[in-house]
Amino acid sequence: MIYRATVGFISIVLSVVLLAACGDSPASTTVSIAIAEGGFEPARVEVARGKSITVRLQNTAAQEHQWAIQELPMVVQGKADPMAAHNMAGMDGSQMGENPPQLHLVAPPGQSTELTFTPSKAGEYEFRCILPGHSEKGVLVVR
Ligand SMILES: [Cu+2]
Repeated sequence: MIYRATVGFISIVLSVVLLAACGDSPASTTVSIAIAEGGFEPARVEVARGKSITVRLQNTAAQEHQWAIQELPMVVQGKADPMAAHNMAGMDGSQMGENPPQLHLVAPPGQSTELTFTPSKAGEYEFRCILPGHSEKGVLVVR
């Protein structure tokens, strides 16, 4: 049985169509990215197009950091959850602004958080911490 749901809620992800099949979910490759005062480590991450990837953000700093990609062609894995590409536990919704990023992780101090998606188009996509006054950045390379 196939559920087909169009992501509403945030207009920028309107084009993402979720095709979530009942039963086993495909295996996902986890990529860990640490963030501290020195920035993202590694700052360059390479993944394969069409393969499920879980980005795990490990915040070893004493303050909150975030990881966001403004726009990335992708398929979101799992259930028909319109927020599946976002993990903003504890986040104040007012931080979203008018043009929210398509991929977004928020990691409180000393904590890890993750999200899973499948990039669908090769390219280089900048990721960065979008907290005001923060400038950490890196690049996600999809091959
Ligand atoms: Cu930051």
